[in-house]
Amino acid sequence: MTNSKYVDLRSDTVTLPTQEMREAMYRSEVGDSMRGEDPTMNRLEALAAEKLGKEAAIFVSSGTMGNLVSIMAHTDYGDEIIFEADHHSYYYEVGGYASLRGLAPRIVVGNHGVMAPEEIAAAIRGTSPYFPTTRLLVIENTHNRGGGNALTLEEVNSMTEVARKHGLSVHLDGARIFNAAVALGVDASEIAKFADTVQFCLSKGLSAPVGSMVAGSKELIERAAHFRKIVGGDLRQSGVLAAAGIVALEKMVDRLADDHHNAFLLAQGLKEIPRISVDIPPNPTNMVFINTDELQMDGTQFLNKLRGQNILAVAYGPTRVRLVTHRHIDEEGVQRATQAVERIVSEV
Ligand code: TLP
Repeated sequence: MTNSKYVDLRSDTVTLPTQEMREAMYRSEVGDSMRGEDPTMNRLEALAAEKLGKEAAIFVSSGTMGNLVSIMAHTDYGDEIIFEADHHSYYYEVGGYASLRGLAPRIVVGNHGVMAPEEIAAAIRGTSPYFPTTRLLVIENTHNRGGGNALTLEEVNSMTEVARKHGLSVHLDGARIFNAAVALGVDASEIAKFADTVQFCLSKGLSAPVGSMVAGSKELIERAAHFRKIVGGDLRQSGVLAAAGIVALEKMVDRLADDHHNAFLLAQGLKEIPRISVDIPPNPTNMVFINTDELQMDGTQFLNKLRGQNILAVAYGPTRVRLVTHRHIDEEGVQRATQAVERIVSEV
């Protein structure tokens, strides 16, 4: 599988649809989904809601859109929302929550994505004519910039409990919730039950070509659908895409364990190499982060050298590099990547 020129560890978003997905897309029965008449989309939305143990779900074009319409559904203009400092929506989603909903972020610094409940409590505003209203806690599992860490049920419980106590709603960016579920050996619905809305991606490790789902109560999903329409995300014969999403949910979840195994092998191999450090989170999944500062080399230089050896990765900071395993990476790919890093380090 890795006999292509490059070992592409940039992201699990590079996964291509499987043959079964392509066939399901070709054969999909479709209709106008904006009118609720697409049977394949209706099936995917029901399936996603069922898998997450929620009343309802909608399809959105991307994880970014899923987080945005969820956050919009919970809030009003001028509200404040609490993010972990490295949360994807805060870090990478162009501040859509601010430009489209006028929300102010309040930041809590976590450890591999886990926030201390007392720090969440301290970030929640009291009632005062001077304060905005703190409305929402936004969490992420697995936590991307937190090293791909799968937050445990206990951690999620303690973070969300304090939010509930203060009357806040909870949105979970569960772009990779199934990686978390597989790593923790729990059902995704057990993680989802702590959040009012959950966004998860079909287009990452699950290999579908396009799309994310937002799940929650019927009422919240109706509100999210309203905002989806505003941002132009209500689609027509989208069953073509939903067909791949159904295969993703029914067939592609269990195999995520292979990606976790390969990431483990990669981390073990890289750990043996002097002068780079590997950040291994408490519950690793399909990501490996290395730090290159001891090499006196910034991330871009390091990435260029990697590319020269046909290994692709991305920078996650000036000296921080992320490598992600997925369906197109096998043990041979892991070996090639490890050997490439070894060569680069030995030449410095
Ligand atoms: N993440 C991407 C890049 O960081 C942009 C990746 O390669 O990992 N939530 C989380 C936790 C994500 O990691 C991502 C994408 C998103 C949301 C957004 O999803 P998309 O790319 O579908 O908008």
